[in-house]
Amino acid sequence: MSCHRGALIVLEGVDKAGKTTQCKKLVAALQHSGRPAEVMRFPDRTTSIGLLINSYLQKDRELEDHAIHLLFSANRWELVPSMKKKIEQGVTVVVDRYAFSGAAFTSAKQGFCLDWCKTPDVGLPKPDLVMFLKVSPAEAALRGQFGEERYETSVFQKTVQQRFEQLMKDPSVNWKVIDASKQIQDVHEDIIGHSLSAITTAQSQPIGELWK
Ligand code: Z5A
Repeated sequence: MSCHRGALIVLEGVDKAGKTTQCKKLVAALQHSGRPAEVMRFPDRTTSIGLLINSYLQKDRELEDHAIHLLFSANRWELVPSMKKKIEQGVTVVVDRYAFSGAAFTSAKQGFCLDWCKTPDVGLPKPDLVMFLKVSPAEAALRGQFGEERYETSVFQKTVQQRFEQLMKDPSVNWKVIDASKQIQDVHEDIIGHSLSAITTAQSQPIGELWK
């Protein structure tokens, strides 16, 4: 077991920004270089809460907007013990979407403010690095048709992008904006550079608490 903790690294961005592709490449590169690393993703659709979220996203079930927001947050909280255990054991955890997606997506709906949307996630393990994969919603749409899932419309995605921009003004979070319109390998090289430096910095710091 490593004597240093691992880092918590999050990839965020609008639909089709390349988050899943880049999370997989980052974990593979870290493992290849001898650094323990694992991927987690939110929503994690495999738990009982995740199954409910999945049925909502697939439009098989209607849920009140506040209720689904709290379920997305509960899905993160239920996985905190395993996330912390991995990090404490020296594993770098690379997360595909986190609380920032939670706040950005719900606050893009009518009648929701960003502060209310952030509240249920206050105190989650704080990422050592959050990379926002920046690509215009129009460009992202060219990477594949929007599917059948909820939220997959270009008008909604534009509002989500604006909410992410508001979240990125918070200096308490270590945000890095990545130009995700480049080739997959070029994006990966930017991501690996920031990640290696976050892993080194995290080794000497305790795990923080988000938005506290
Ligand atoms: N949601 C929420 O409301 N509240 C929350 O708290 C959370 C989430 C956590 C499902 O999320 C929905 O839940 C999501 C937000 C909401 N709704 N929307 N929209 P999800 O993570 O399960 O979403 P997803 O549909 O699985 O992922 P994604 O965002 O659509 O895609 P991605 O991971 O960013 O992209 P990708 O799968 O890596 O790549 C997409 C395609 O682009 C693929 O064909 C790649 O080969 C291609 N690609 C990737 N990179 C490039 C580059 N650089 N150039 C060209 N082509 C590329």
